[in-house]
Amino acid sequence: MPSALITGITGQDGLYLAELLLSKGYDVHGLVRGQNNPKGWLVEQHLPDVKLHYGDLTDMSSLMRALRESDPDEVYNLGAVSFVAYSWENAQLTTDVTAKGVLNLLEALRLHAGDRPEHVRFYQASSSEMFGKVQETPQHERTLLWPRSPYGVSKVFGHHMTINYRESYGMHASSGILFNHESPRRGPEFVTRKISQAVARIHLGLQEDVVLGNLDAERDWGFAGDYVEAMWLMLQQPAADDYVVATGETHSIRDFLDIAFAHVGVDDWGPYVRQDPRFMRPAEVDTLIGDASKAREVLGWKPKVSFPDLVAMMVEADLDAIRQGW
Ligand code: NDP
Ligand code: GDR
Repeated sequence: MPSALITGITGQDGLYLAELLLSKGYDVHGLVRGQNNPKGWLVEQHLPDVKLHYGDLTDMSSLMRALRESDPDEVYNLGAVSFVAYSWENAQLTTDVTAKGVLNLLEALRLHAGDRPEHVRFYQASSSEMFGKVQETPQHERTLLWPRSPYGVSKVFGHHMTINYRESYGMHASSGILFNHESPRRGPEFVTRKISQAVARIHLGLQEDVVLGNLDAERDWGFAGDYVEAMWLMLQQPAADDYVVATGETHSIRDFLDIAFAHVGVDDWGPYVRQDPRFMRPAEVDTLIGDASKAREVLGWKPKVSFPDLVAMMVEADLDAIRQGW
């Protein structure tokens, strides 16, 4: 039975990936941080077959212990301070976790693997935020990186460190440059879930409006359940490499609002949306669109869920959650 260790198992992607690996017969282990993390209990309830290890990406000894206890064939590093807006307010913490945490885990893994560095396969959750002020459209694996936030800068560090460990030590270390991916499990601080929750609440008479920032930003949005399959496929390749994972379509926040409100029968969302500078960023990533042809050709990966279906899925899930009193 193959085994895998997932950092960030309590996050959106961690849960989908754990489900995918369990369905493939893996022995799945997850790293959970904090001494009393309620999200750890949620994982225990939802996926009782997953074995949890307490540790933190900033604490290398805890990573060594988690590796020793789980003895994984595959390690997926999904743990991060992942909210871009928060990263300006907590730049050093973001750097410690999202940048240095990658180095801690790679180094722990190198020591753990000993004289067989290629033995354990490693996945790094890199991000389209690394493209920031985009230098080329669409963005691909060789597009110049120009990050626009402490989060983006930290992801560039982790990305290059992953490549460096692959080239220096022959480790099977791959980096997935994933564009935005969403789901009903998306954290409510991210714009898509903020909108889907608000639309559901407005429709059910529980909320009057929603306050947002920049409505003109454009993102290449896919479904998280599709994207974790690409992570797994990367680690099944004979050689490690870097891959862009994206839909190849871009949409603005306004487009997302159009479809989300139309789903509950509202054609003009103007009266329900307010803008506030509070949600504007010191530096914005205006538009992103990914070229995933390498993932399509080498991994045989392509997205299954369309943008309108994704928006409808999220609004519908939030309506259900409210109706059922979750
Ligand atoms: P989430 O924000 O949902 O999950 C982040 C995870 O990281 C949580 O499990 C969190 O734990 C954990 N974490 C935070 N700090 C630490 C720490 N100090 N030590 C260990 N774990 C920690 O993110 P997603 O699931 O959406 O994303 C997964 C990864 O992919 C992240 O690295 C993200 O940056 C990256 N990414 C995401 C994209 C997306 O569109 N979703 C696109 C590209 C990259 P806790 O629950 O305790 O807070
Ligand atoms: P992003 O996602 O920064 O792309 O990072 P987010 O949903 O936070 O923002 C997307 C765009 O929406 C604009 N926006 C708002 N954003 C939020 N959160 N709240 C608002 O009220 C709001 N109004 C407008 C933002 O300015 C931005 O342009 C996500 C994270 O998952 C990262 O971890 C990941 O690496 C990238 O996607 C790819």
